[in-house]
Amino acid sequence: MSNIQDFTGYNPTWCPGCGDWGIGLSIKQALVQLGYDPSMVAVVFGIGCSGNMNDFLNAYAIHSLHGRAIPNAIGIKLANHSLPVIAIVGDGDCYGEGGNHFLHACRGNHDVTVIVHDNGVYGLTTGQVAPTASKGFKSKSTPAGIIEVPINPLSLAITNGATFVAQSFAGDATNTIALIKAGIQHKGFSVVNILQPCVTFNKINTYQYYLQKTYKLAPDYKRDDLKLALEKSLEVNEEKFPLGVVYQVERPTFTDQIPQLKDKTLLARERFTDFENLIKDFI
Ligand SMILES: Cc1ncc(C[n+]2csc(CCOP(=O)(O)OP(=O)(O)O)c2C)c(N)n1
Ligand code: SF4
Repeated sequence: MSNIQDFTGYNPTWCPGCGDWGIGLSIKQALVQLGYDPSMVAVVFGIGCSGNMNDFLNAYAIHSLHGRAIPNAIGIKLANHSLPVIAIVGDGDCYGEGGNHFLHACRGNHDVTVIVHDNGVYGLTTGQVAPTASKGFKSKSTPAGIIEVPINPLSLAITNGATFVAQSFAGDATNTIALIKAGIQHKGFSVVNILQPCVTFNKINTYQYYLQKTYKLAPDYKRDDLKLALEKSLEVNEEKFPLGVVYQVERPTFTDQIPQLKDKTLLARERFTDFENLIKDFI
């Protein structure tokens, strides 16, 4: 049986009060409660304050390139689909630089869990605007206000085929732990979008802001109702943020649909060495 210490790496360098502290603790707690020890799970980080968790979480991990955590996670899953695989990313990383990868991971229903630190800014590079920021948000890179309308993380995931889409608030550890656990336990592509105050560079989306604007989905909420889920995802336009599992359905995963992986993981199969003949087949 593991404990929080087993998953604890170096002391975090996050700013005091940053929402990343709550997310970091919630991830560790979720992994402990699921009965994992650090050798039982693979974690891939993007680049950002969020990605710096690579040093603070003790696990088999890759600190990948900016926007490239999801393809790394998918690669690990294809090699060993019996392993739980988690990608931990920022909103810039996931919906900006890595947006293309995110869309196609949703479509493929790859059985990985993506945990997004949604803070509206590029925290690590000191506060440039991120794609989730509201239109008009002023930042170092948009002193007159951002011109573009924001990405909608929940509707983006739902409409592109993600089979588990949840939202939580970094200030509510109990709910965040429960949703991370549910995302990891879900078979298929799961996204947990975590509303995360960046206390240093985002003075709009604060703890107070989210305490006022978030609400928990009712226990009898129908999470497999696509239209209802889309309605919920659009509430962000009225500055309302539902917390909980907004959408969940079952669909075969990517690896479920590869006959060669039915009985064995790729890793467990005999190693292929006849590259010369393989190349001849293609030329
Ligand atoms: C391809 C590439 N572009 C830009 C950068 C510079 N860069 C490093 S972190 C970062 C922003 C990170 O923001 P986000 O993903 O939202 O994470 P946060 O720091 O807010 O947790 C950028 C632009 C980079 N490392 N690689
Ligand atoms: S810059 Fe923002 S996101 Fe980064 S550690 Fe500080 S408060 Fe957190």
